[in-house]
This record gives sequence, C-alpha cells and structure tokens, in this order.
Amino acid sequence: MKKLIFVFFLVVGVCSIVLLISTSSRATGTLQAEYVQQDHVPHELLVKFKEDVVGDLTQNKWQVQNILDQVQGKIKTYLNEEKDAFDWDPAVFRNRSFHADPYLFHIRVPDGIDLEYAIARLKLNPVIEYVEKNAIAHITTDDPYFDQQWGLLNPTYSGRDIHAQDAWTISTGSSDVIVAVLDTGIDYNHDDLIGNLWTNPNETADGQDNDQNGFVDDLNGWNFVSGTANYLDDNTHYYVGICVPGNIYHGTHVSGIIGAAANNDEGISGVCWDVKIMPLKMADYCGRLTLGDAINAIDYATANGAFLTNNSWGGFTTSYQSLKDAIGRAKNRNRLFIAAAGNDEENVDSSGNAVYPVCYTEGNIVGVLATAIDDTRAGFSNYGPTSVDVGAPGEDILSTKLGDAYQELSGTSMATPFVAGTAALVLGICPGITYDRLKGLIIDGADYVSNLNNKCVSDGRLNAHSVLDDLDGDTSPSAPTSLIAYTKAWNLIEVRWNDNSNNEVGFEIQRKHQYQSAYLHWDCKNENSTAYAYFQDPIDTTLQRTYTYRVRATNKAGISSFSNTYSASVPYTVPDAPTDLAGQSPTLEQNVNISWVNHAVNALYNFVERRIPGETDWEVIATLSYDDNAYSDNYAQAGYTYQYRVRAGNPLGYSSYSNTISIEVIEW
Ligand SMILES: [Ca+2]
Ligand SMILES: [Ca+2]
Ligand SMILES: [Ca+2]
Ligand SMILES: [Ca+2]
Repeated sequence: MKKLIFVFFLVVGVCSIVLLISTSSRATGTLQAEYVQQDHVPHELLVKFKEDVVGDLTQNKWQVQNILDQVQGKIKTYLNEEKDAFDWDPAVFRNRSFHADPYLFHIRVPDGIDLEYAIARLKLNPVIEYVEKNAIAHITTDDPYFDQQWGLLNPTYSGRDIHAQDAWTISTGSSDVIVAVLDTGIDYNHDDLIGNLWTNPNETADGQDNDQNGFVDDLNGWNFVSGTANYLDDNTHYYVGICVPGNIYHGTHVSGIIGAAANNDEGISGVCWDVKIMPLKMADYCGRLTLGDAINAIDYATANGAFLTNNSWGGFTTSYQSLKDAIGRAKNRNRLFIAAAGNDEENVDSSGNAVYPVCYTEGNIVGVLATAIDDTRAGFSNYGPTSVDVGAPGEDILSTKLGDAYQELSGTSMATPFVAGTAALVLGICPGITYDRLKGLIIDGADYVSNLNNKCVSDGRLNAHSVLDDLDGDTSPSAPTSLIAYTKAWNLIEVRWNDNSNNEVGFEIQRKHQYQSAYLHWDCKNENSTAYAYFQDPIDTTLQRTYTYRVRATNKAGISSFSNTYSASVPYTVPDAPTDLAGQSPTLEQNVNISWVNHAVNALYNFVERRIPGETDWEVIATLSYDDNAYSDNYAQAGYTYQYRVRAGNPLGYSSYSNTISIEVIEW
C-alpha cells in the first residue's frame, strides 16, 4: 500500500521535514498518535457521479440516494454538516459537498462498514465515475530586516536573488490583485500584513450570506477546517511523523513573503507591495489538510475573484482525480496554481517519486523548487525536469510570524510565494494576461543556473525583473466598446465587444450579479478577442440571476478604461418552441432529413419525436443539443409515412411542440 502524506513543504532547521495535516484533529484533538500512519480520513470517501448518466440531479435524487444507501453513507456538505441521503435535497445549494461540482459527493460511511468494501461496492455501480479516499496531505515548509531578505536582494552573493529591486521599478503591484493563500490561516493582526488583507466587498457582518456565494459572513476569507469565518493562523505544531510543538505559523510566513507591507518602517517587505491576500485556512494546527478541504478552498478562490493561488503544500503520492479536476476548473478561468515541489530531495519525475499536486499535468500549475543563498538547489528540495518549472529562494527565509514577530523558515513552501508574489506584480499592471502566457514569462525570464540544469523546466532561478520586463506594451491600449451580453442556452452566456486597440496583451473580463455591489475578476482572453462565452453551473438553483459584465484591455504600459457594462440573465421559464419544421426523404435512400428553426435562448436540449400515422404514441427518437436544428432519421423504412415534431426543454420543463409534418419514404 502506498504511503500517502499531504504536507506543507516546510523544512525545520536544516532537516528535511514536511509538515503533515489531517482533519481528524478537529474531531479528536488529542489523538495525535493515531495520525502517524494515517494517509486518509477514516470512514470518508469522495464519490463522483457520471454527469452524462445522472443528468440533472434534481430529477435523479432517488438514484443518488439509493446508491449511497447501499453503503449507508451520509452526505457531508461543504459547510461540514452531515445529511442523511434520504433528507438530502439536491435543489438546495448548501447541501452540496463541493460548491463548484454538484456531481462530487463527500460521504461518511459508518464505522461498521469497511471502507475498502464500500469502495468496491460503489465502483461496481455504472453511474459512478470514481471513488477516492479523503486523503491527507501537509504544508511544505521550511523593512528593518530587509538586509536579511537575501531572496529579494542577496548581500552575500550578488545577483543570486529574484532581482526584486529592479522589478519594483516596473511594478509594485496593485490592490486590485487578489492572491489566495491556501494554508494554515493568517495572523490578521500583524502590522506588516493587516493592510494587505483581502476584504470581501460584497459581504457584511450580519449573519447573512449577502453575496450568496454559499458562505455566511466570509468577510476576509474562510476556515474550511472548522467551517467558520475564523481563519486565524493556529499552526503551533508541525508534523515529523507525529505532531510536535513548534510555533511555525506557516500561512502567516508564506503570506508575508508574498505581500508584507513595504516602506512602513516595520519588519520586512513582501515581493509584491500592493496586493490583497485572501486567507483560505484548510490546514489544521499541525499543518495537515484533507483532499476535500483543498478542493473547496481552490474553488472558493476561483469563484470569489482570486487571480491565483499559492499552494505551499502537497505530498499526496496518489494522483486524485477530484483534486486535478478542481485545478482544472481554476485553469478554465485562467487562474495560475503555484505549487511547492516538496522537500524529499527527490526527482519527482522519476518513476515512483511523483507527488501531487505539483506533478499533475494541468497547464496552469507552476512547480517551484527551493534555492539556497548561493543559487544552488537547497539540499532538501525536490526537483523535476518536467513537473517543476522554476527555482526560487527557499532556505533561511525571513518572514512574518504570529504576534507581530518574524522568523526564518526553510522549504519549498517558502520558495513558492516568491513566484506567487511575482505573478501578482505582473497581474497588477496586466490583469488581462492569460495563465499560459504568464507561466511562460515566469519560465522564460528565469536566470540560468548551472546547478539547476535539468532540475526544472527553466533550468533556472526566478528573476522577477525579467518576467515584468518581457511583458509587451509601450503605450496603454484603447478601451473596448459596444459590449453586449446575451444568453445562448440554459447555462450558456456569451459576451461580445469591439476591440479598439492594436497593442493589448489581453482582456480582463469582470462580472457581478445582483447580490454583489462590486465587480469580481472573472476571466481573461488573449489579444484581439471580441467574444467570451462560458457555461454556468448546470444545476445551480440560483441560476436565475442577472449578471453584469465589463471588459478592459491591458498591457505592460497600462490598463484601458472599462467598456460599457451590459447585463444578461437566463429566463427562468420553459423554452420557446421551435418552428418551421420541414423535411424530405431523399430519393434512393431510406431515411428522412428534417430541419427546424430554434427560438429559445434558455433551452438545454431539443427533442425529436416520431410516430406512424394511425398510432397514438409518439416516440422520442433523438435528444439533441440546444443549438441543433436538423436531424437525419436513418431508421425510417421504405413504404411508410412518418410524422415528426420537435420541442425544446430545460430543467424547468418543455416548450410546446413545433408544427407536425408527415414524410413518406418511397419504395424504390
Ligand atoms: Ca458570503
Ligand atoms: Ca453577511
Ligand atoms: Ca514592512
Ligand atoms: Ca487588438
């Protein structure tokens, strides 16, 4: 059996130690010995249903319940509540296990049912795509003090740093850019951090979920471990096979490297001076985290406007599809996922050495190894010519600690936020850059270091100045105009605009809905784009929202003004009927070709029905996409006359029927 460790990649002292994290701690608190060999949360599974088989869950509630009842599983919601399958209502958003994926269920099976038995039983069901244990991973660790921040400006080995001072001549960041730190929380009272904390602009402290994002009073972040809004860093232990005392405050340290306030006569300077850090606490006091909490934290970051995530954690030795899917959802919205390589001194690209998430092949992952003060690879650091992209300072790194304090830590956990901070500098001046181009700049801008040759994709160490300098644009782009937004189908909205500039690097699309007063960073499109379309959550019962969009063009020289704004909402009604159904049976062929005109802007399907005259029953012979407007019936037999009709449908019901036509298939 494979050993599975999900750890924060922190090295304590000079040892190669990775912190380990588990949600079990919140239930037991004192049973530390029990954690030692644990690679998953006991009695918990993540179960993915096949979307194309289950379809609309509100229509197939009983199927889900029957399957879960076989293993007597209770559904765990993303708010850490447990629901009996019998009481579960799929139409209620808060019943979901994962707020971004309605088809993925987090279930708890009773103590009396063997977990391997439950997995085997569930895997037999054809409706289930995969079943995974709820695995456990770990954090990756190891201004008056600026002269000690060798990663920014190296006093000992000149130039063997990320060239921060040169980078700051181009950008010191922007408070528009949100970086989500998926970690142990943050010291939100720290003088060097307090000014750069994210505030949810659409939430107020009133016991209500004002912005209807599924989280009540998430004013500055969320604690996925406790299911509360309290994200204070409580990382007072670290994992060395057992959970032992040690005031690590991993999330606070990582956050300071990204965005501690600069020029405030206090402590240190972050890589990015102006930024908003979104603390998403998903690791417990000992640095352990579960697959389930990591997935929800990634999705929260994407949904609530974070431009990228810092992931100084890892260590899963199994490739979990559910985690890969969450990173893929972030990629689909152009979010970089900066990930620590880990501290096992191993080539993670060698057979049997892979660790996740850094080794997933999703293109938005930037894998980071740690360098020492002399530009060599830090002795503890993992590496990988394919899975790891770049090196960054990660040994004896000074940063923030709980209680307005500072401390040095080492690890790929510390290297990762140098890259996240640099990405934030770029996004501060160019928020419309797509993930692949930003990743390309990070790799291409790295300084070649012989000691890193073949150890990562770039063969080098991060150079923030080069990353920024290589961005295109000498003059600010012109603003897009004539923006419109409209629905094309039940869950598909398209936005179009006029591109008025010839020098943009990309467009930033912002969106808000009627429960939000502030726009959120939504997505990006490459230069010369004039349209953007996306599918909304297919069973989100809050779909009946009005969304308002605006777009701006960006490059290195500046950001254009916004376009006009435009709103669209999917009509919450049954679709309009297709019309003008017509058809023919081609000579010498025993089939019938029909076509029609669609009118619905909120259809999910078109249904083709057929009958033989004289019979009373119609038969649905095809279920087609909302935009299909023709069909060939290849099962029509010569000598018969068939009747056809078409209607559209969505989860609320069916349209009326089109006109009915009769087609005779001639016998030749
Ligand atoms: Ca909320
Ligand atoms: Ca509220
Ligand atoms: Ca400072
Ligand atoms: Ca253009």
